[in-house]
Amino acid sequence: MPLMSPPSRVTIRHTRPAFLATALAVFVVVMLAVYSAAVTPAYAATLLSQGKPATASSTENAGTPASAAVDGNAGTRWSSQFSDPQWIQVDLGASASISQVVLTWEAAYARSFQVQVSANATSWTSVYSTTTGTGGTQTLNVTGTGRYVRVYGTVRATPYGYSLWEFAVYGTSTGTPPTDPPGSFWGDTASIPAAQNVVMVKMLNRTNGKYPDSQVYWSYNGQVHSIAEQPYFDMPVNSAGRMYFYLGSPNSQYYDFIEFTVGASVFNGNTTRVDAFGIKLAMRLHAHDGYDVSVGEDQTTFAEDRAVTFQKFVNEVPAEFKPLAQVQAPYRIIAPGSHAGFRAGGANANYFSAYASSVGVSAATSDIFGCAASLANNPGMCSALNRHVAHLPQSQWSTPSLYYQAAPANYYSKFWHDHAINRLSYGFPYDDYASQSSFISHGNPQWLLVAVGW
Ligand SMILES: [Ca+2]
Repeated sequence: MPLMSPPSRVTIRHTRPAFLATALAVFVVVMLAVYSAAVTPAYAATLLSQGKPATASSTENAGTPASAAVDGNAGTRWSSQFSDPQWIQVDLGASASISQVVLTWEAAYARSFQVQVSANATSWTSVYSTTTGTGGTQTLNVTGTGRYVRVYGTVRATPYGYSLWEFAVYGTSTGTPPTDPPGSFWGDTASIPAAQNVVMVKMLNRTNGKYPDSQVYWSYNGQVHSIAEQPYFDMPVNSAGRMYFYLGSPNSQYYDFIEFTVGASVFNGNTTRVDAFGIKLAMRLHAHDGYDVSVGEDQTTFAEDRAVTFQKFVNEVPAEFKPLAQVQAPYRIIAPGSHAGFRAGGANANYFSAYASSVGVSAATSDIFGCAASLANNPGMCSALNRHVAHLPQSQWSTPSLYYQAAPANYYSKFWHDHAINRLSYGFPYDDYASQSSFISHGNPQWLLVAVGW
C-alpha cells in the first residue's frame, strides 16, 4: 500500500483576549473580597486523585501499597521503606490545573519534601517545598499544571519511612485523557545502545505478567530470540520487512507482526490490523532530531486482559461483525473480508451492495473490505466506503469526524481506531488515505520500541 507522509504534530496555543483578562481580574478581586477569610481556593476545585493509579518508590510491606493513599479511606495508608529519598505519585488520567494538595501524614512523616507536578512522569516541576514539615494534616495551596503529582520526600522526621493516610489532589481537569501511554510504559530509553546499522529496535514485554521475558519471542529474517535472551536488534537496511512476535513459544498461535521498510537513514513502518488482531502491539519511533511518535493499541487496551478486549469488540460492533471476535477466539479477531459471512454465499454477502451501488460502485462486500478487485486502484473510494462517507462530497472524505457515523461501514476498523493511540490504526488496506493509519516515518532514526501485549 502507498506510504503517506508522517502525521504532523500541531501545537495549539491558548491565548486570552485582553478584555477577558480584565474581566477575570475584576472577578478575582470580588472573589477575594468574598472569600478572603476562607482557607480553600475561591474557585471550584474537584478531588482528582481518588481511586487513580498510584505508584511509589517503595512500600514497607504488602499491607501499605501506594494505592492506599488515594483510596479515600482514612484507615488505610501507604508506607515506604525506612530510607531517603522516597516518593509517591498519582496519575490523574489527564492534564489538570492543580490548586491544592492535602497530605494526611501518619506518625512517620516528612521533614523535608517537595510536591511536584509533571506532564509525563519523567520531568518534574516543584510547586511546594519545605524543610520544616509539620506532619499531621497539611493543606497546601499550590499552582501547577500536570497529569502526574508526586510527593518527593528527602528527609524523614522519624527513623521510620514516609507514610500517608491520604494524598489528595484538588484542581480542575483541563484535558481529555490521552491515549498515548505514559513514559513509564516505555521504560528506560537512556540505556538503549547506539545502532551500528540504521535503528536500534528494543522489544518490550508488556503482557502484564502473563508471560515472562523468556516466553516473549521476536523473529526477523530467520532469527528467533526471546526478549530475555536478546531485547535488542540492530536493524539493517531492508525492504518490505516484517518482524513477528510470539507469546509462549516460538510457534505459538498467539502472534502478530509489524511491517517496515528501512532505508540507509530512514525508518518507515506500521502496526497493522488489516488481516487480523493477534496480540496487542504498539511502537514508538525516536529520531536524533527529537521526533518521537507512538502508534498502536492504546494504553487502556494494553492494561486490560485479552478476554476483556475480545468482549469489548463483541459489545461495540453491530451483529454482523460480532463473529469476527468469535470464530478464531481466543487467538484472533479477524478482518471482515476474511469472514465467510461477508463472502459469496454468506449471510452478509450483500452488506455493502446497496450503499456501494448508490455511489456507482459495483463490488463484492469482501472486496470493499479488502480494497480488492475494482477498488484495488481506488484508495479514496475504498476508504470512503469503509468509513461510510462515500455518499458525501469528495472534499469531505478526509474529515475524520465524519467517519463511521452510520451503517454500512467497516466496524472492525472503527473498533481499532477507537482503541488506538491518537485513533490511528491500519484497519483496512487503504486506511492510510487521509493519514488515518498507524504508519510512521522519519529520517535519521535513533531507536524504535516495540511493546508486545496480551
Ligand atoms: Ca487511605
